[in-house]
Amino acid sequence: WAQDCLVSNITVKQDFDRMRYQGTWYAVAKKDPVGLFLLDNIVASFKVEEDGTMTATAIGRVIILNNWEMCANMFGTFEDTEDPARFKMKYWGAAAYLQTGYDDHWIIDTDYDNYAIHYSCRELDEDGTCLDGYSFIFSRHPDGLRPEDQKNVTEKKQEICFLGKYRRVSHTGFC
Ligand code: ODT
Repeated sequence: WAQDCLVSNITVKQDFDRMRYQGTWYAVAKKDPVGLFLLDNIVASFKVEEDGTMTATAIGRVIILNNWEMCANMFGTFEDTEDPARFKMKYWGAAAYLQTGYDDHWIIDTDYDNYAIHYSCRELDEDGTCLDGYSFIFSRHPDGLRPEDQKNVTEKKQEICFLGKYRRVSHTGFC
């Protein structure tokens, strides 16, 4: 098996259960897209609404308008697709000067209680690989991943062809 890095070959969490995914997730690592937005102190909280729609809020430190550092309050709603782990995320900020967008939002893997690997390819290259994408590694624990989850997370980073492209996301209490 030779890794081809085709986005269409990326596998996601089987039978993703949005109910179990609810609650707080701390970003521990991030692969940035072009024009990165959320810098660090990133915490996301997922919820399933009464009609079954998955929604989320997120906070994180951002720098806007050249040099203004602040905590962004972000909101997202997730549109279902035929695959329960692949969503389209519509997102916007509490203030008009924050980013808005419409991104793929795939749950590559999670055990619901400890770790999650998120993936979004914003732009496909002509050869079917990802030209511009981002990914978050999330933990239920503010102080990071458990040692026993690290090997699996590293394998998944490789499967989505982002291994070596992540940076650590610090939690300093800024937000
Ligand atoms: O930070 C970047 O460089 C790109 C990501 C911007 C999207 C932020 C949108 C947050 C909307 C609220 C949603 C929360 C859940 C997010 C989980 C993972 C990825 C955004």
